[in-house]
Amino acid sequence: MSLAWPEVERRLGPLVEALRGADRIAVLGHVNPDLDSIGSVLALHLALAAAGKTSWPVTPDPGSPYWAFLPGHDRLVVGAPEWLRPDAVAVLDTEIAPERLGQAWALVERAALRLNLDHHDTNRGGADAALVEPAAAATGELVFYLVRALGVPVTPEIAACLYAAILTDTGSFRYANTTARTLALASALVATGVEPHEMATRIYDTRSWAYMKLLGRLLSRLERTEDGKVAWMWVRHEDAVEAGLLASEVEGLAQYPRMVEGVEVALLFKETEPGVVRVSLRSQRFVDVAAIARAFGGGGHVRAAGCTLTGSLEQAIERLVQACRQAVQREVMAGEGAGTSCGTGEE
Ligand SMILES: [Mn+2]
Repeated sequence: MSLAWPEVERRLGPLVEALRGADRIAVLGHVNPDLDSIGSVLALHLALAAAGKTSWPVTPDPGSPYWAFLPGHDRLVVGAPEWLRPDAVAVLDTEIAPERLGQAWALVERAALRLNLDHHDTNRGGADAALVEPAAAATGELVFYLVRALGVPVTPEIAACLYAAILTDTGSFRYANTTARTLALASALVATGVEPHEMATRIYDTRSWAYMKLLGRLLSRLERTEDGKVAWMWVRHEDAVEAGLLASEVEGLAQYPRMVEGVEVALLFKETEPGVVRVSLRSQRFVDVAAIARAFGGGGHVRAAGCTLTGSLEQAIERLVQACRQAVQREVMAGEGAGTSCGTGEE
């Protein structure tokens, strides 16, 4: 499998030209960052610095402290401090929208040039130059091609950031978005010096005692519908606070209801503050969870989506479980739908 991706490489032209013409570039990820966001931001920042640009890696919110090992992490700017005056912003892994950029949005308003690189098919555009490619498993994949197009060598540091991005947005190469090209790219990054075992240990296999004890309690209250097609788990605000749970750790809990044999739709309900419930939706084979999420004001990918509801945890569970139960029944009636397109991470 070759690394060549001619359609993407060709369409990167306007972005490359815009970046070459800018001197002071802020590279931004999205709110509630995952490792595709942080890893992509750090990788592009390192590449722009190597190309002689003044660049800042920016995140609207801090990521997990477990990610601090990533090269360049100590330079991460949180939000939009007054002193930061970029000519251009490069927004990664999300569309350019105030609700997706949170505290960093002011940088978009300060910059003359808005650039966008993303893999969400819900991206509504609006940048001066952009590449949106939903066939990419991670934005980190697209950053790899952008770095090469900029003529910058993919150093071990850049490779580590990209590997973390791709590893996590493919669920450790388990999700349907994992392709031969994704694995060829991961292989190239490993050849550059990335240690897969070390990455996996740092990112997945290191959790606090409080987290493990909470996980035990959460698993004991796993629930499913009578037909076993919809399963869910929930985290109360006080559970998360008590265990000192990190936002990224809460996100990772969505995998457990999804693992139950026979489940088509898995839900994770997170009470982010009393009266506000964030819901992660995952589907296995045929239900379009992005459509369900959109009905509740959210969005995402066909196999991984999210939405936020106000009201009690119990109300949120009742409404979403009902919507998912109906979606499963509709698809079953229709012969389990034709929709088998690739899913990617929610972010
Ligand atoms: Mn992503």
